[in-house]
Amino acid sequence: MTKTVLTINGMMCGHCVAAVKKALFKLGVTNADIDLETKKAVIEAEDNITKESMINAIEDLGYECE
Ligand SMILES: [Cu+2]
Repeated sequence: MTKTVLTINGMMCGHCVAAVKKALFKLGVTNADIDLETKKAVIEAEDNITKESMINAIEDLGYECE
């Protein structure tokens, strides 16, 4: 299990947070905590789910991810 912290820009409200979470869980992550205020996402996932795949999934929704 690996913990990944990402900064996500462009989220405006709870719906954005929910959309990002949905995309992450679709990838198969174990847990995703996203704070709209700090733009920080703390994601727990098995090692076979790469950080790149998380970033791609989030950017596919139209958000910027670091
Ligand atoms: Cu929104």
